[in-house]
Amino acid sequence: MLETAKRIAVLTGAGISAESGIPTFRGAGGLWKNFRPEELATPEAFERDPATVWEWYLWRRELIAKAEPNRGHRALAELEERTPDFALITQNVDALHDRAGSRRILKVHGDIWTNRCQRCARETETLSGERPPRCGCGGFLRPGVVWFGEELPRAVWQEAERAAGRAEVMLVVGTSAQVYPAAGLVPYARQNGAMVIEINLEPTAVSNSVDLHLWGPSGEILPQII
Ligand code: BV8
Ligand code: ZN
Repeated sequence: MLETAKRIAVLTGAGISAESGIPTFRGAGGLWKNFRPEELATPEAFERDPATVWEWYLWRRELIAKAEPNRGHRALAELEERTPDFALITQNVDALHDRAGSRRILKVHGDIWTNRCQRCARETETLSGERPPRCGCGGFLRPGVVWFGEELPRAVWQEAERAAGRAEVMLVVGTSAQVYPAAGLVPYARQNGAMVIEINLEPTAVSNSVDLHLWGPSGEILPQII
């Protein structure tokens, strides 16, 4: 199927970056271990305590800066080279897919490396010394990620839905498939005729709506597929 497929969509989650040393969200050593996601990855948390939320993202940026893409990320970049119509839909904000050479990346939960003003929405690189830094307009800067309760970037989401709806094969890699609407892309692809292959260490919330499971670390399985 993968060899002959012209249209492939891949959905990745934190699990694909685990072998790069970045803790997943809900696993044992997960990023959320000291906090519940709703405590920090929400606009309300940022309103209530912008410094703590900003510090948490700084900590994650340092973690990610030290990490390298792993063989799983690189295998997906290789698969993209060989596939006429390919979409890499990622829930990850770590930009490791970019560093591995992927190009057709749809970041449905944004990118931790961008800073966006909470007030005027302008994106900026320059950071003042304050925590969180301020935009020229006086508003606080926040990481360019999608928080719980926030809408996904519309154009990116529409492109992700389109890719999932027309894929002949969908790979679902390293996601617990608990976060919506991203997780909904899996049954959506299947209902539209895709053969869905899940690559994970353990069953997930979508495991009963996939065609094939490949159990194991994505950093080993994806290179084997390639
Ligand atoms: C929205 C960015 C509305 C920030 C993130 C009740 C029911 C259903 C839905 C909801 C509900 N209440 C609220 C909702 C909606 C909510 C939601 O889905 N909540 C969930 C928790 C129930 N969704 C939202 O709020 C979304 N927005 O709905 O807006 C709206 C609409 C219109 C207008 C206005 C508003 C926004 C969701 C985005 C939230 N942002 N992240 C940040 O990163 O700080 S979510 C966060 O979870 C990350 O993005 C992460 O990617 C994502 C999913 O987690 P996973 O990637 O799956 O990671 P996890 O740790 O869970 O799993 C890792 C997996 O890897 C495991 O399965 C593990 O076995 C596997 N693994 C580990 N190692 C390996 C491996 N696999 C292979 N190899 C390995 N080596
Ligand atoms: Zn501003």
